[in-house]
Amino acid sequence: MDFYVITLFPEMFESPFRGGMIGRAIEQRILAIHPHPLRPYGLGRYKQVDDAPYGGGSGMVMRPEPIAAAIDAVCAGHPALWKVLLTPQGEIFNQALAREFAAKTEGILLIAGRYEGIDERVRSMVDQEISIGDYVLSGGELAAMVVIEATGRLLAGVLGNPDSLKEESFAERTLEYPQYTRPEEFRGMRVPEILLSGDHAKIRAWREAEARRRTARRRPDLLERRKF
Ligand code: JBB
Repeated sequence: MDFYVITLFPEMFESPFRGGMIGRAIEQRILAIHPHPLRPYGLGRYKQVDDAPYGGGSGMVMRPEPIAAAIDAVCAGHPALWKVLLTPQGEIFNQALAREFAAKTEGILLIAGRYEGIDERVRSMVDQEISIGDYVLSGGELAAMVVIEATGRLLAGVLGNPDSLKEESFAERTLEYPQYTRPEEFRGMRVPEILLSGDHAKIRAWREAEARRRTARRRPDLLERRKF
């Protein structure tokens, strides 16, 4: 699957994906990331991509023409790309959206903005607007990387053990149960006896109960969301 990214900082997309699961998927050609620099589409001698807001106010706004030209250039060769704008005004990204994105076999074009905002008319040129959460970023690049990571690891052949995907789809609705590995006792804290018992039915029941209890305590919103 191909991820195209329109960005003023294409070099940001190099090292984060070099190692690990996504790096391996790139080597195996399961996934490819194609950063597409915005700067060459800037206007005039200085390749300007931003300007002052109409109506006044502080901060610069991204002009629509360079973004439109970059989208047209990328889409000229790949007309079926799903176009996603990273913006704090978008739908909040979650695992269900990651699964939808992983099914977009034609590929995804991510558009990462900078400055204090983008011209409103850019929104009409994309298929979807996505936010990764309610905090302020300086640009859409890190948000685009989060989308690539969460989506990329769902592609067939990326994960070492597909069983862990099944467990995760349960874990989307509850937090994980508590995990322990060796040693049996660490700084006076013992591993719960039941996990050493070898009684797998009892262990499964204990884990489910712990997961539910923790979710109710820490993330009651996850349990409520199941009703919808
Ligand atoms: C950016 C995080 C866009 O679409 C908007 C908007 C507001 C502030 C900044 C930006 C462009 S940079 S994208 C995601 C930051 O309303």
